[in-house]
Amino acid sequence: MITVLGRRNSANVQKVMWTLGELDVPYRREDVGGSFGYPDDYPNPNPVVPTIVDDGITVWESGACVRHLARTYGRGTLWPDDPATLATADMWMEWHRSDISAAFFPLFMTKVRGLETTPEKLAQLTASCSRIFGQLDQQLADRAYICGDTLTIADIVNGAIMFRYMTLPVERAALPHLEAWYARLTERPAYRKHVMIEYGSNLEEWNAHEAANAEIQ
Ligand SMILES: N[C@@H](CCC(=O)N[C@@H](CS)C(=O)NCC(=O)O)C(=O)O
Repeated sequence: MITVLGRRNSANVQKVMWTLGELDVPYRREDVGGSFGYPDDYPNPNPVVPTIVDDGITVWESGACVRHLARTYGRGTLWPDDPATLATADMWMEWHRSDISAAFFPLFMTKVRGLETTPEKLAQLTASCSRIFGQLDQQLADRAYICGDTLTIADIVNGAIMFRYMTLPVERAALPHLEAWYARLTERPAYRKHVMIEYGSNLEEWNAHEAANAEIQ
């Protein structure tokens, strides 16, 4: 049985939960991080979520968790068999980590979780998201998912923040291929269950949603 340590409203935890949902692998999730705090024996040197424990193997860093689960339980599906497709998936996972995360997370923290900023900085983050997501829009111009016809680990890490990006009250460039891909994701039951989770519009609502999601598997 896989144990996931992490609160349900963390986007990085949602990457792991969505992966498990797609693979239909049994798991148990424990509320850790945020208002739930961290147990003394938390098996991760960083006080961040997620961490997973799979049959004695501990993995932290959300991308590493997704890779571990897909490699172990999703060969030929989330983890492509073809080396070229796998390389493309890996590339878009790294792109997520270095490029879009850096622009999107501060934008989300500012709009919902009370991170202080200036109007200039906010405008800059909003424009960066439109510009950087435009790169993914181009990749999706002639395919249903990032690597082709089927969902892979690249869709998981990037798609996990799309619900928030698409529902946040910010200006977005018209990105038709990205929007069509997002619409496809929203039809997947595991995405609906693990990613499309309400988050509120301010810190108070955010905290209320965090509490309301406690113990939900
Ligand atoms: N690079 C890490 C970042 C993890 C991270 O920053 N997680 C956030 C939640 S999305 C966190 O744990 N924040 C502190 C907390 O919730 O206690 C990963 O991808 O797993």
